[in-house]
Amino acid sequence: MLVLNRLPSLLLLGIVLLGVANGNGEDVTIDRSWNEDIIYFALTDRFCDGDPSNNTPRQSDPQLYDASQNDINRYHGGDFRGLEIALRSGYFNKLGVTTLWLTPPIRNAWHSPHDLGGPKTGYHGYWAQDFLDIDPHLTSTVSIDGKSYSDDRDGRMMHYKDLVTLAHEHGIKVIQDAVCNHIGPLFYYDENGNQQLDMSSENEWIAPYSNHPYTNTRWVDLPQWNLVPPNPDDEELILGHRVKTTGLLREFRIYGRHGFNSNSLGKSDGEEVKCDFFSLRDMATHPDSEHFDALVNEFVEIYYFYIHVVGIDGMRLDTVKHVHHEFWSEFTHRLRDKLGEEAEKLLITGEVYDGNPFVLGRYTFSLNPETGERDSKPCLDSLLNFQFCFNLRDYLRKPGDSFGHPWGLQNTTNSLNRQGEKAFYNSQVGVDGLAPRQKMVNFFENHDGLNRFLVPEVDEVKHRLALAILMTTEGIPCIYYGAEASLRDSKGRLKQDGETGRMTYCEDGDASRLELATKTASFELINRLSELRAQQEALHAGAMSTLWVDSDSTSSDDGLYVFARYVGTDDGIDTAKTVIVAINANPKQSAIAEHVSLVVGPDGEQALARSGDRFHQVRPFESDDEIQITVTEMMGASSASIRVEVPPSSAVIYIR
Ligand SMILES: [Ca+2]
Ligand SMILES: [Ca+2]
Ligand SMILES: [Ca+2]
Ligand SMILES: [Ca+2]
Repeated sequence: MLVLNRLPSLLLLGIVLLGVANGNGEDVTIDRSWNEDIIYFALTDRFCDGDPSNNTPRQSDPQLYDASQNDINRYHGGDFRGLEIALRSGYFNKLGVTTLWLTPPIRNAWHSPHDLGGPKTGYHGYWAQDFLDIDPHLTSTVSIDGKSYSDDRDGRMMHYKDLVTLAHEHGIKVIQDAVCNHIGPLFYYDENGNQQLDMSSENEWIAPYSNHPYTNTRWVDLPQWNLVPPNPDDEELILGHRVKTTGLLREFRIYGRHGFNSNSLGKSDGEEVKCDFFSLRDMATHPDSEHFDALVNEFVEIYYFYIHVVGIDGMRLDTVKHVHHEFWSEFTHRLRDKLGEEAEKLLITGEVYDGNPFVLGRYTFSLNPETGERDSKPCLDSLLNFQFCFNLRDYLRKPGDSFGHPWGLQNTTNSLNRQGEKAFYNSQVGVDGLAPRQKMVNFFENHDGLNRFLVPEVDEVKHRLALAILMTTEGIPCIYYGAEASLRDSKGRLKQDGETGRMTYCEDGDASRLELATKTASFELINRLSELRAQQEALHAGAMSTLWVDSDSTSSDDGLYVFARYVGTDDGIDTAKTVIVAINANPKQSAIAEHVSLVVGPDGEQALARSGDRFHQVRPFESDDEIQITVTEMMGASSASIRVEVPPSSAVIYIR
């Protein structure tokens, strides 16, 4: 039996703990490269309700909370305490994830009576009302250790900081989700000029798109929905730190006030940058606007506070393509400058809802403020890899026994590999020494309308195959909460976007769900692959190339996808570290490729292994038999090859 050695990742964890748990409650940065991380993304409201007392915060409309946790558009009660319970139980460590990406924690507009598809609540955090307060749905009045939190901005921020510190004590980083494109529906368009909000008039919430800014905007005043003017309204003293914000967010001139129409967001003529996001109020980010510098600085002050004082390790920027590129260039430069050496720990990743690598990759380049052209100075460190997501789904998210083609995944890897003038992604390394391709955040399901992979038509084994690819692909794997227990969205459908997958994980706040999850096949798979990823340098730090995709000329390889991960040296490849991953999506037969050539590079000039080298097989879907295969010289070619055979609906990983 070849049993995966569990020691290395435990050792890794031990080293991390040595670095952070200094016993006096002080927080210390985790020193670990981002390409060694595995992200777990949770909607805090949907993870676990650890404290029912915050489900209807003081002053709030009780109807916004759904105690049955069925209505996807209302609050379900999940909170920091739920996450703390999971952290303290070691749940995330057992799973093998090393970073939590949580939905925005800041104080939100709690309700929008007119949003896309009708009334919705701000349970998800993407509708800011106060960028320097934490939403009271998430915080408790007493810490998990029994310390009291004050019922104010400082107390709520202290709870957030304690959550981040607790994560660090478990060797886990925290990525804060951040929106700079819009705020909640905090002002209305006074369409009829009566200086009152006419609740039933949809146009007062969602004004029709206009090229010229509306001037008839007025602040809403509905405290039961937290629809009050935005904050910060001046500089703030929080946790003893003075945040030098200015109150700019209270000035109408910084908002676009262009309104929205239903095809605004899909445009690429600039309207998608200037429009409201449904009922959410767009901030005007044009670099020529008078307030541009002040607006960038306001957000630098705000997020500097979360990084420097609260201790977050990364940022996930929302709605990136709806904000001017110049804003991101300036924001990322000024934030890194202000942080100094502290910027070396920071990951800035972003969401551009697009599968086109040109559209994604452009944000890894700065724009030169003089010429407006891209330059090689880093901007965002990485993007959520929607190209990977769409192509992985094309291959595996199919009904019943059917499966798609892995061509798209080959294209995804080729997109990362393109160099020089035609490169999609910046090859310049960031302040942490890593290039964007090493930090792309890979995922195949999320909350962004895409919905869960597992809907009723899709077989669970396909989901595990998807996890196997995710965990072995170049970049940072990102696991959507519940995937570790094969959480299925019974209301979702293939070919139909939706938000029904945002269900509550631990129903009724029952954290025993977490213990049950550890017994599932998906949990075990993620755990095994996280250890393999930590052990094998090629899997966390190596480059990637496709070696084989299901060919049209034979049926014996139907469903097969094979790729290599490898570590480069000054004069080629360190062949002792090569890892080869083979996936068979075909549930009916083994997939076989007799001669998979072990060379990579634009001209096929670099050898991944030599004739006579031996690989061990790891079969993460089964117990590992003691199987070795030997590399053979290819007939009539100057390179070596292996024979790949993968059982039906399974994966084989070849390691040296
Ligand atoms: Ca709660
Ligand atoms: Ca009115
Ligand atoms: Ca915008
Ligand atoms: Ca074939």
